[in-house]
Amino acid sequence: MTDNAPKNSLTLLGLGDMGTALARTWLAAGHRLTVWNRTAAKAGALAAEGAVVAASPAEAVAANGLVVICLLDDATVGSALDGVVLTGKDLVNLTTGTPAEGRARAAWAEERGARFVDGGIMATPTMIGVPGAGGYVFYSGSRALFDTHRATLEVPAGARFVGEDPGHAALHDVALLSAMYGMFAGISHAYALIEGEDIAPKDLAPLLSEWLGAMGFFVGNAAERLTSRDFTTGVVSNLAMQTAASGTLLRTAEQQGVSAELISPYLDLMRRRLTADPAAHGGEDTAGAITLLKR
Ligand code: FVH
Repeated sequence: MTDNAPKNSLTLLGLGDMGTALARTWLAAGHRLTVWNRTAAKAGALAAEGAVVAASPAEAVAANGLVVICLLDDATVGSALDGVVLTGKDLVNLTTGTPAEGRARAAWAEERGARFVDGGIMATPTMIGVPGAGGYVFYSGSRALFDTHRATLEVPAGARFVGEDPGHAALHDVALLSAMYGMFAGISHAYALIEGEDIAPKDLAPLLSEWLGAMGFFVGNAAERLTSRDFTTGVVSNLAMQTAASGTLLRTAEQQGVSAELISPYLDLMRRRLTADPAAHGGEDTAGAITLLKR
């Protein structure tokens, strides 16, 4: 960082739900914060809490060496900072993007003389600034930038640095979110199955939580198998059995009048792995099916 601003001073671009939550935690922690938002009215309440409101992205960036960006998407970051002088700045981009966008944005920042770290926020706005809520942010890119500003970055939520490849924060973020949506799909299907039956969702809820917790062993088990490429040793529920049983899941959905659209893609993947070579894959763990996904 090349400016003379105080160490606990920073700029934040973007005051949506997440940006506003971030801003409040830095202000509450006594940081000197300059903010900019396209819709200036959103900065009013923060100004009353002590934020300095900049009239343009250029004015906001000029105010501090550390610039945190939390805008809608990567295209918005590019347009907001178009033509803004970034030489000597430390940019921390908390805008959700793809790994490729993170890498391209890092190269873009470097060309403009800035250090860059990309971030992936694993929290909702309500979890920001709430110790114990479990929220944290993945960071990747310039280790030197991260080390310089770590204390400031840890004010709103925990900070986990996942390497110098600027695409890796987004990759970790998207990997976890993708797993989450798969889980939401299964839960949604389970609730749809009991709809109209004499089973209250609130009675199924603890059973679902307990079962998903018990099945969490798959996370570590699959990781070990993908590393060793051994999908057969110590298998407790093999692919042949699970594929046969999947017919029951599909027939139950049919009988309950529930679309199988949320679960059939995974069941189809298992079947594809099995039918490719039943003798070789029938005794495998379902983790073997993961190998079919990479194009
Ligand atoms: N909210 C959440 O639960 C998730 C948690 C995980 C991380 N995401 C990502 O965080 C980024 C910001 O999310 P947000 O919740 O603050 O989003 P919004 O409330 O929709 O605010 C969007 C901000 O972006 C500004 N903006 C939009 N378009 C433009 C534009 N063309 N030029 C300049 N700024 C723009 C918008 O400004 P305004 O509408 O108030 O004028 C807001 O500041 C995001 O990447 C999430 O995926 C949040």
